[in-house]
Amino acid sequence: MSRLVVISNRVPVPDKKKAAPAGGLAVALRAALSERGGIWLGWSGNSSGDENPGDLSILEDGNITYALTDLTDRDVEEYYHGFANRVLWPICHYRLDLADYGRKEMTGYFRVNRFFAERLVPMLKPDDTIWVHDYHLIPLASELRQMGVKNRIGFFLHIPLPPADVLFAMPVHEEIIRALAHYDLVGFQTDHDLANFVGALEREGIGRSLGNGRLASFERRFRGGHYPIGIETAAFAGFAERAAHNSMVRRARDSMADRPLIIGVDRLDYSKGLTQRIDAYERFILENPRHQGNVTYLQVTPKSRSEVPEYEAMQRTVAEQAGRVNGALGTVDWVPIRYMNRSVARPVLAGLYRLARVGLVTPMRDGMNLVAKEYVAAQDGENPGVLVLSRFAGAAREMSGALLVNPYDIEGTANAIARAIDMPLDERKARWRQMMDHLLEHDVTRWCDDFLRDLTEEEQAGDHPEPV
Ligand code: ADQ
Repeated sequence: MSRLVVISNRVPVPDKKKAAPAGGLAVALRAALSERGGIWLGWSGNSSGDENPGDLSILEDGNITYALTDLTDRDVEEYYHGFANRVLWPICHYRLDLADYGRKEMTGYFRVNRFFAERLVPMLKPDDTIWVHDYHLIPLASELRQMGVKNRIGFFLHIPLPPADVLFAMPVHEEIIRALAHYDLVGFQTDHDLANFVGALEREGIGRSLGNGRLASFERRFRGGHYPIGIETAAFAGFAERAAHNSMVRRARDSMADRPLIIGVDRLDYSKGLTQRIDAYERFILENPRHQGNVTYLQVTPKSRSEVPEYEAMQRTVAEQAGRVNGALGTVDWVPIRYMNRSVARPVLAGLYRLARVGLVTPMRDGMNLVAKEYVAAQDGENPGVLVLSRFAGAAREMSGALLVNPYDIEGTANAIARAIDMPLDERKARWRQMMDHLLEHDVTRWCDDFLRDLTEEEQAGDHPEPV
């Protein structure tokens, strides 16, 4: 088994001082790395100001080497806040109106990818398998190839890949597609994302499908597939069962006194549909007065990317909106929306999900959405809650027991909330069982194994994708 090298923008370095367990992706990739031995390289999250970032900081943990690099202020601004988060993120989430395209940022993005490649090359061995993650690092393989790297390189896109008409609004779309063609395997979350990619290749005659997941573009042959990411289902269900003893979870439960709780858990991001969700909840309360003073909606939302202006503005908008609904509908002894801007440890989060009769997961667009899966995994099978899920989350392709909603349709979402709150126990159990069986079988370890199997299998078949 060849050594594994993982590259992602940020690296979840194990923190021995923190008792809280890491998220599912970190758990699965660490397991794959420790099985094969390997390296995980990425940005430290720190800036070196105007200075050259200096040496990598290296941390050894068993047979895994974590390698972190600082970036200059300019790199962070152009590569991370600029092209990654103000061009690729909005475009891939269908928000052409928010994309702020600048040549300086695009150049910075490619420059930083070259810099990552330069840092990686001296650490590589000829038979290492390389796995690159997400939209920050699309050009990494083409940079590595230019430096003579012949290793097997796979790429997984965690966010959606939009259809050609949306993707082509980005002036450098051809460079981005060309960069993807330098991988041996390009993985997407869903069959829709893969189909969008193939559609984009074929639209302008810049590539085509050769059948069976094989693709050709820019004179290269490579493969595309869909690999829906999962969570650490069994472990997460265990957290939820044990969380009843946690003091924060107990306080939340006591404060509800058997009244129904609705939960939403999302990073503060415009793709997550928070303002539409609050509108739908308000509509639900107004149309179901018997739930006034009865149902509570808890929204747990850590701030994110505050340096990007759209995110800063959104923080204000969502807080004001929650405040307005609380002001208009609240009473002396009832707050309709509890809004928390902070992260909570995973076991506590699992306990909160388990308390909630409804999991409200209504992104306008989402690659997968792990919250939907965590909510289901955390439920008590004897008295499970109901998942209300946006049809525009990748998770909707798998979560067949959810009530699917169109988050643009405020009335429809309000009706689904009402249906979820009133759903009889038998129906809740049947819907939950279906989803839980799926999640147990398709957990994050399976996702990781499936991707790596396809990435390395080709090697055995001696079918090295090469220029055609
Ligand atoms: P994200 O956009 O970050 O991920 P998501 O899949 O929902 O979205 O994952 C968020 C993670 O953060 C979950 O594990 C959740 O528990 C955690 N989290 C959120 N709020 C939290 C809070 N207040 N406290 C603690 N933890 C919190 C991107 C893509 C997704 C894709 C994932 C994985 O945008 O579509 O599912 O990558 O591929």
